[in-house]
Amino acid sequence: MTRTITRRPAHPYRPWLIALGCVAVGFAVLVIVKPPRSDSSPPASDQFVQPSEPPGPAPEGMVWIPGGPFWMGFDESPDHDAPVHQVAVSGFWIDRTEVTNAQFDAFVRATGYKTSAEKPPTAEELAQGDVPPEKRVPFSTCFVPVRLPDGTRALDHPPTWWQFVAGADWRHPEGPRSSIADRMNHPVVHVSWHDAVAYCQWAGKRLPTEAEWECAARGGLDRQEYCWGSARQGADGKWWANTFQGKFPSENTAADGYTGTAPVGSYAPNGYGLVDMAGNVWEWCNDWYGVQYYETSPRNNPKGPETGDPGRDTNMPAKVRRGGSFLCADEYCRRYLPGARDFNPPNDAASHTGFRCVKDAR
Ligand SMILES: [Ca+2]
Repeated sequence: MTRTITRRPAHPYRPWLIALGCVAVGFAVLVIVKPPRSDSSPPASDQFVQPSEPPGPAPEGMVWIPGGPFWMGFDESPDHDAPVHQVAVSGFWIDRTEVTNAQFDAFVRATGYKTSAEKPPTAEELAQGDVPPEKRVPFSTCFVPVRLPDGTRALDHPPTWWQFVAGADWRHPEGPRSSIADRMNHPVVHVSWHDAVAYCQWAGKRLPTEAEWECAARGGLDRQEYCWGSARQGADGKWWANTFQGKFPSENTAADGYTGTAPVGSYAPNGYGLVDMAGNVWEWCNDWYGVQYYETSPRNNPKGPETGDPGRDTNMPAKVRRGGSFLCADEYCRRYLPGARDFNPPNDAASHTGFRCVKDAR
C-alpha cells in the first residue's frame, strides 16, 4: 500500500508564533549578554572631543580656546554655509588680534621674505589665461569705489570695484604712493595664503583650520547669528565690527568709524576675548575649500578636503578664508557672520585679506 502523504495547510498563526518566539528569545539573550545601561555608561556626547583647560601660561598675545563640540555653519545663507552640523575641535591657542603690519614687518626684517604680491605672476598663474604684458609685473588687487548705473544692484553687477594695481602690496595698500606708516597697528593686508603660512612658520605657529576658526569666532555662544549674539550690527547705534555702511560699492558712510581697515581691537571682544573675528579683514584658514565638505566632514577636528574646489573666475583650487572685512555690506555680503564661508586661490592677495595664527597645546 502506497502511503499517501498529505501536506496539511500550515497553521494560520504559526509564523506569528514563531516570530514572537524569536523576539522573546532575542530579548532574553540581550538582557543576559548586555546588561542594561547604567549611569556610568558614556553619554553620546563622548563621541566628540571634549573641552579642555589651558595646558599652561598663555603665549604672548594668544588666548586659549577650550574647544569641544559646537554647531558649525549657517542655514539661512545662499552660499555653501549649510547645513548647520555639529563638530568638535581640540583646545588650542589663537592670536587675540589679526596679525598687524608691525608684526609682519618684524617677520620681513628677520627673514627678508618677499610676498606673492611683490613678485611677478608665476608660470602657474600665467597659465590661467591670457595675461597682457602690462600685468606680468608685481601687483595686487585693490578695492576701488565704483558708482554703478542707476537702478543697478551690486549683486547683479560684475565686481568692477576690484582692480589690478601694479605696485600694491602689504607696504603700499592702495598702490606705490600709499604707505602703512600710520597703520602699523592695523591688520596686514595683501598677503596670500602662502605668505600667511610663511609668517606662521617663522612665528612657531600655524593657520587655524576652518572649524577651529569658527569655534573661536563664536566665542562660546551657541548657534547665534553674530559673533556677539543676536543684535543687528548698528542697532541702537552700537557698532560691533568694522563693516561697510551706505550704498555698496560707491558710498561708504563709515558709520562704524572706518572706511578701510581699523586698528586691531577697535571694537568689543567676543566671549573668548578675541577682537575682529567679524569684519576688518578676511582671515585665511589652512583648509582647502570644499563646496560639499560639510556633507562628509568628520565629527572631530575636521581639516578640510584633500584639495579645493575652484575659486571664482579661475580653475585654481581655493583655500578657505573667514570673518568678512570692512567691505561687508549687509545689502551685498553678510559673510562677517561666524557661520559664513568664503574662498580664494592660495596665491591671491587683496586689500581686504589678512590672517591670524593658532598654536597647538603642545
Ligand atoms: Ca567700516
